Amino acid sequence: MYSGAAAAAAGPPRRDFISVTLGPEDAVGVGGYNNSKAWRRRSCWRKWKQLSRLQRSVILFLFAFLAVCGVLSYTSMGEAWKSITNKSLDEQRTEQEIPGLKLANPAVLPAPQKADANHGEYPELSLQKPPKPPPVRRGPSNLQIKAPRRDMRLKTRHDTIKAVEELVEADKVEKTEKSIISWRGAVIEPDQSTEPPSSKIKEPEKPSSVDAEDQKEPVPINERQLAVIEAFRHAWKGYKDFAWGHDELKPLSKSYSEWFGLGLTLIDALDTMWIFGLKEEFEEARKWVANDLVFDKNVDVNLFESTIRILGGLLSTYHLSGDSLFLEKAKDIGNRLMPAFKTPSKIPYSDVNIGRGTAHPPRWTSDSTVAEVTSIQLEFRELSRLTGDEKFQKAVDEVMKHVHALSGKNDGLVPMFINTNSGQFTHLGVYTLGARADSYYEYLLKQWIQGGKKENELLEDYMRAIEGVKKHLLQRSEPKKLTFVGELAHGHFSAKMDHLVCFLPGTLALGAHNGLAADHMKLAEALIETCYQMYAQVETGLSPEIVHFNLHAQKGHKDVEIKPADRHNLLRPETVESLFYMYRFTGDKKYQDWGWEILQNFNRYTRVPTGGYTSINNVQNPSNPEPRDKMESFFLGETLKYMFLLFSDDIDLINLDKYIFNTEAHPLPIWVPA
Ligand code: DMJ
Repeated sequence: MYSGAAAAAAGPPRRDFISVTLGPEDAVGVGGYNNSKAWRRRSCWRKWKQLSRLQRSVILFLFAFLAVCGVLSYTSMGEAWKSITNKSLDEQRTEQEIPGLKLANPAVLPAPQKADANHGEYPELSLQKPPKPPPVRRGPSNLQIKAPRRDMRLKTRHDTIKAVEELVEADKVEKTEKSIISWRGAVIEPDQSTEPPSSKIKEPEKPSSVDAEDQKEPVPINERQLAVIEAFRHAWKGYKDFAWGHDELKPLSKSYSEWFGLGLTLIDALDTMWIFGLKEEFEEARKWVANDLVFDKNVDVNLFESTIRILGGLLSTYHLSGDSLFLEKAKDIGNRLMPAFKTPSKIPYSDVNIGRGTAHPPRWTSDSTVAEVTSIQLEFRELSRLTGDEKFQKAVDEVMKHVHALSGKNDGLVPMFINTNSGQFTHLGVYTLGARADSYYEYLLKQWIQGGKKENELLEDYMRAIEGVKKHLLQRSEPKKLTFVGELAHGHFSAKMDHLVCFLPGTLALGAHNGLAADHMKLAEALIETCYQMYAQVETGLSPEIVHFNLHAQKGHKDVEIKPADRHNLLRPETVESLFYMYRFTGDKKYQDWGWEILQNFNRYTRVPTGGYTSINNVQNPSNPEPRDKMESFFLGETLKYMFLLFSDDIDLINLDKYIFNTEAHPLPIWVPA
C-alpha cells in the first residue's frame, strides 16, 4: 500500500544519471557558475568546435541512430496495439447452430502443399535474382486503405513486388518495370459495414484461426502463378491496344465487340488485377471507371449478366480496394437494374434499359431463365447490406421464396424456364445442371453461406437438389467408368454434359467444407476427375462446350464423344474453378498439375501473338483450332483468377471462410449473424 508520509520521510526519490564529461571547463565553479541560455549555447558550440572530426562524426551518427530507433519503435507499438484490438474482436465470434439440420463435422483437411515448379514449357519464366529489390512504394491515395496488420501486409507486398520484378527481369519482351500491390494490402474496412435494417447482419468478423494465420510467413508467389500473371498481361495488352473501354476484345481482327457498351472486360478484370497485384494496370482501369463509365445510356442489358459481371465486379473491387468509387458505381447500376422486378409475378424480366428505366422479357417469350433469376441474389443482398437500403435484398429474396414454394420440381431439380406473368415454371420435364439451370444450385448453397448459414430454406433446397442429381442424373461412362451428370428430358436420360456443369464439383466441395454431408466431397472428387477427362481425352487438351459420354464400351472409343456443333471452347472457367476448390480443401497437388496442363493448352491453342486469347471453334484439331476472334470477359474475370488461386498455397489469398465467390468469380464477404 502506498503511504505518502513514508515516502516524504525517505527524502527525494533517487535518480540515475549518465554524465558525460567533455573537458575541464565543464566543471561547476570554473569561471563561476553561469547557467544562462546564451552562455550554455556558446559553451556547447565551443566544445563542439574543439572536437576532432572523428568525434563529431561518431556523435552525429549516434544521434541519427537513436532517432531512427525511436521512429521505428513508435510505429510497431501502434501496430501491436491495433492487432490487440482486432484480436479481442475476433474472440467475440460465436458459432451459430442451425435448428433442425444436423451437419456432419467439417472434415479436417490437410493444408495445401507447396507447388512443385515446372519450367518445362516456359523456360523464359525461370526466376532470376533481381539486381536489387525495388523500394516498397505505397499506392496512390485511392489505394490507401486502413490495414490493421500493416507490418505483415507490407512484408507480403514486398515479396510480391520482388516476385514480379523477377518475372519482369525474365521477360525480355515486356521490359516495363511493374510495382505491384499484394492482395493482403486489401482489407475490408470496418466502416464499410452497414447493417440492413431488416436482418441485422454485419461485416464478417475474422474466424478464430485468422490471427494465427496472420502470424505465419506470407507465402510468396510461385512460378506457376507468375505464368498466370504473364498470361493475364498478354490478354490485357490485347484489350488495352485494341478494345479499351469496350466490352470484348476481338484479338485477331484487332478490334472489339459491344454487348452492353459498358467496358465489360475491364470491369470483370478489376478484382483480378487487384488480387494479382497489378497496380499500374489497376490504376489505369480505375481512371476509366472514374471518368468514362456511365450507366445513363439508352441500352438494353441482360439483368443476370450485368449483375454478375458489373455489379458483382464493382462490389468485390470495392471490398478489396476500399475505394468508394466502386461502391458508388455499384449503387448506380443496382438502382438502374431494379425496374426488372416490376412484373406481375415479381419474377424479374431478363432485360432492362438502364437509361430509360424500363424492363421487358426477350422478344419471343414472356419467360425468364431459371438460373438467371436465381443467380443475382448474392450481389443484390450485398448491395443492401452496404447501402442500408432493403429494397435490393427484398426483391431478390422474394424470388427465392417464390421458387422455393413452386411445384414442378423433380426431387429438387428445377425446369429451365419460369414465366414472368404467372410465376410458374414452363417447359416442364427437362432437367439439367447445365445451361439455364446451373447457377440456381450454386447460389442456393452460396446464399446460405453468405448469410451465416441460417436461411434454412436455401439449404433444404440445395440438399434436396443434390439428392435429385444423385437419383436422376448421375451415370458412369465406359470404358473409364467416369461419373458424370447427364440430363433428363421427359423421363429419358441423356448422357450429355455441358462444360458449364463443371462448376458442380467445386460447389459440392464448398458445401462439404461448410459441414454438409461427407459424400458430397466423394462425389466432387469423382466429378472433377470427369471434368479433367473432358480436357485430357481431347486432341488439343481443351474441353469442348458439350460432351456426350459413352454408356457402353466400344472398341477404340473413349468415354467422351463430341458432336460437330459442340466442339468449340469459349475459354470457360468452370473446370479450373472446381480445381481451385478441390486443391484448397484437399491439398492434393494433382489438381494443380491438371490446371497447369490446361493453362499450357490455352497458351498453345488460344493465345494470339499480338495480344489477347481467343475462343476457338474446334478443340479436336490441333493444327487448326479455328480461332473465333473473341475473348470473353470471363477469361480475365474468372478463368485466370481461379488459375492463379489454384496455384497458390496461401489459404488466406481469398480465404474461403471469409469470402464467397459469385458465379463470375467476384469474391464477396461472408456475413456473420449479429
Ligand atoms: C460466366 O459468365 C459465369 O460463370 C456464368 O455463371 C456461366 N457462364 C460464364 C462462364 O462460363
